[in-house]
Amino acid sequence: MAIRFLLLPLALLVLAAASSAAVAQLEIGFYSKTCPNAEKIVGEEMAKIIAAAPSLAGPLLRLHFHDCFVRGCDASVMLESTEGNVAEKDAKPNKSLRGFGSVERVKAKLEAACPGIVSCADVLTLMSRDAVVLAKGPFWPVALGRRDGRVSSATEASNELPPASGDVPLLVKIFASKGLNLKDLVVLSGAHTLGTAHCPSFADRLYNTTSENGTSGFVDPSLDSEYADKLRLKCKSVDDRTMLSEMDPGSFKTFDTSYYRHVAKRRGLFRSDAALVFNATTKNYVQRIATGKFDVEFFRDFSESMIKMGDVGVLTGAEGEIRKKCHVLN
Ligand code: HEM
Ligand SMILES: *[C@@H]1O[C@H](CO)[C@@H](O)[C@H](O)[C@H]1NC(C)=O
Ligand SMILES: *[C@@H]1O[C@H](CO)[C@@H](O)[C@H](O)[C@H]1NC(C)=O
Ligand SMILES: *[C@@H]1O[C@H](CO)[C@@H](O)[C@H](O)[C@H]1NC(C)=O
Ligand SMILES: CC(=O)N[C@H]1CO[C@H](CO)[C@@H](O)[C@@H]1O
Repeated sequence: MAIRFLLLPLALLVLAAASSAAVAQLEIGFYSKTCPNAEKIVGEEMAKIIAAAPSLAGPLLRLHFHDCFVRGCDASVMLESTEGNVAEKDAKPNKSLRGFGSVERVKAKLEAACPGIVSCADVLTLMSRDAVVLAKGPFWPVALGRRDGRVSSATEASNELPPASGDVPLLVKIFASKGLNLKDLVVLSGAHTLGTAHCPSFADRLYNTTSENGTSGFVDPSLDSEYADKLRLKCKSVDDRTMLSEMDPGSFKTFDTSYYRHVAKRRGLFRSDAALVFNATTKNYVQRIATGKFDVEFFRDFSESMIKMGDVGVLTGAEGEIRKKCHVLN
C-alpha cells in the first residue's frame, strides 16, 4: 500500500482535487490534523479482513454503491430498522448485502484512535477503495469529509437502486439521477468482476423470460445457451435462495477485465449486464476492454467513475453527524 501511495499518478490526484472542489468540502487529507492515521488504520484492518475472507471484497464494494445511490454516500445503508421505520438494509434489493460486521470492526478501530472524528460514510468509501486494491485492482485517492445521515428508508432503496432486470435506458435514467452518465454505467458495471449473486437475481432468465407475444416460461435468448445450461444446474428454480453464482466465473475474487469478456460472449449474469451489448456505445466499450489490451484504460476509467460515485449527494460541514457506531444514530 505504502508503495502505491508513492506511485500515485499525478493525473488522478489532479482529477480528484477537481471533482471534490465541485462538491465543496470533500478533500484529500481531510483528517490529516484530526486523525492522521485514519487511512492507514482502515488499510491495515482491510488487509486483515480480506486476508481472512477474500470473498468480502465484492460485498464491501457493493455496500458503498448501495449507500451512494440512496440519499447519497451518507452511510444510511448501515442503519438498522427501528420501531416504525424500515431501513434501507431491509429493502428487497438489499437482502443480499454483506460486510456490515467488517465495517463496524474498522469503525471501532477508528473510534479507539480518534473518537467521534471519522464518519461511517468515509469509512465505507475507503473500505471499498481498499477492497478493490486488495483484489488487485486500481488505487485512487479518496477525498474525505463526508458526514453521516440520520435517515434510512427501505422504500427509497427499492426505488433508487437499479434492478437487475434493467435495460440500458432504465439504467441510464437511474444513473443520470445520481449525476452519472452512460460511460459511468458501463465502467461501474465492471465492478461485477468481483463477487457472487443469488439465483433470484437472474434465474428468471433461465426459466421464465417473457416472449414478445407475452407468454412466459422461456430462456432469455440474449444469454449464451451453453452458459444457461450450466446455470440451470446451479439454480434449480426461479426462487432458489440457497445457491450462489460467481458473476465473473473463474476470477470472482480478482479485480480484472474478464467481466467484459463474459459480457461480450453473452455470458453476463444479469439482464443489466447483458443489456450493455444492446446499445452501440456501451457495446463498443465492452468489446474494447474485452480484448484485454486496455486494462490500464479500464482501471483509470473505473477510478474516475468511483470518485464521481463517492461524491453523490454527500453531506459535509455541519450537516448530519459523525456516528459512533455505524448501525445506530448517536
Ligand atoms: C448497473 C446497475 C447494477 C445492477 C442492476 C446491479 C445489480 C446487482 C445484483 C442483483 C447483485 C447480486 C445480488 C445477489 O443476488 O446476491 C449485484 C452484486 C454485486 N454488485 Fe451490482 N449492480 C449494479 C451496479 C453495481 C455497481 C455500480 C457496483 C459497484 C461499483 C456493483 C457492485 C456489485 C458487487 C461487487 C456485487 C457482488 C456482491 C457479493 O459478492 O455479495 N454493482 N449487483
Ligand atoms: C413467470 O413470469 C410471469 C410473468 O412475468 C409471472 O407472472 C410469474 O409469476 C413468473 N413465475 C415464476 C415462477 O416466477
Ligand atoms: C409465443 O412465442 C413463443 C416463442 O417466441 C412461441 O413458442 C409460442 O408458440 C407463441 N405463442 C403464441 C400463443 O403465439
Ligand atoms: C445508448 O444509450 C444512450 C442513453 O440511453 C442513448 O443516448 C444512445 O442513443 C444509445 N445509443 C444507441 C446507438 O442506441
Ligand atoms: C443484511 C440484511 O440486513 N438483510 C436484511 C434484508 O432485508 C430482509 C427483509 O426484506 C431481512 O430479512 C434481512 O435480514
